[in-house]
Amino acid sequence: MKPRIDQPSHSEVTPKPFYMDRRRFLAAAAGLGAAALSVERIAELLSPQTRAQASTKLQASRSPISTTGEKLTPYQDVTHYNNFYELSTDKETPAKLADGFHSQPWTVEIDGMVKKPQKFDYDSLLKVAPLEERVYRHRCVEGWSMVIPWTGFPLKALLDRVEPSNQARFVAFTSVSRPSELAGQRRDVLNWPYKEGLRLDEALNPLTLFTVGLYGEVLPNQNGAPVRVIVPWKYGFKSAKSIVKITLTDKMPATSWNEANAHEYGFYSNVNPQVDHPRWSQAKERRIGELFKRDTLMFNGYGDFVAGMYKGMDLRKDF
Ligand SMILES: Nc1nc2c(c(=O)[nH]1)N[C@H]1C(S)=C(S)[C@@H](COP(=O)(O)O)O[C@H]1N2
Ligand SMILES: [Mo]
Repeated sequence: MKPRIDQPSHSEVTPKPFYMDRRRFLAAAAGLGAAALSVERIAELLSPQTRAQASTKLQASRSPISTTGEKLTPYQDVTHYNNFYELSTDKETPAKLADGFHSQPWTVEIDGMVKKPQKFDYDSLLKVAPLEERVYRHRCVEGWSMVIPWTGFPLKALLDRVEPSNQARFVAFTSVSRPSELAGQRRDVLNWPYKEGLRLDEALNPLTLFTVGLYGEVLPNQNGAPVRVIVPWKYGFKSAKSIVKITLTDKMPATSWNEANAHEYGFYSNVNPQVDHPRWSQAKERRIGELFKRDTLMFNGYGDFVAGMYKGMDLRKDF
């Protein structure tokens, strides 16, 4: 059983700020659910890194940018129906194998066309900017979607720290490479490590979230612990998980999905109901937990924030 603190603020009707206190969380976990916790879970809770985190009071306030009026996808679904090819190509297995992946300690290196290349450890990443909770729609190109309360801060705040130089035009993300802990990486299903990229203006867009948690808790391993990006107007695969490196460059970076099948996965991958993927229509989607399909929205419903970045582009060609 998963230890949880009752967080009524996750209900859509109370958009007021909520506070996540690691110390309270750990106390509750140790007190209430200890008997039901797996050995792995207890070890995780008592690891030195977790003790260090417990002394840091994590606070997040609900961002006004949040999507409202839509039912949140239950925590169980968000954390047990995953695409994380480093662990497995099916969606149920990542949660089962997640404990074998050690997402602490962690370092993210930022290099390339920046004035101040830097390495950030996990604790310093958490201090880059105040944490916000953002409820976003999350749509996979396969045709399913969820609504998830993420915790993080704008990626821009992190990039500002390293001061991108004037030549920088793109941002490349590299995910973890650790085949000893990640069974999927022992097979050639993708060009490892997982690589993704954004244009610099997309990376700096206020919607682009450097993400450290969901439902007020640190990211579960299967959701891309300990740090990932969330780019809500693009198909899910653009939101790279378990990031170890961010590189600023003047060339459009290679991405794993584009390398795997350039015909099916373009660089932009904006959610677009008018441009179908060769194997899956993008006109409709099934919200996890619902029976009937709903219409997919242009830019996943975030056009007011992002459409301006694509003025004059042919989104059929630049799909
Ligand atoms: N490193 C890495 N990042 C990844 C993936 C992956 O396999 N490896 N899958 C992508 C895909 S296809 C989707 S739909 C989302 C899924 O995120 P979730 O499991 O948190 O819902 O993560 C994306 N980021
Ligand atoms: Mo996806």
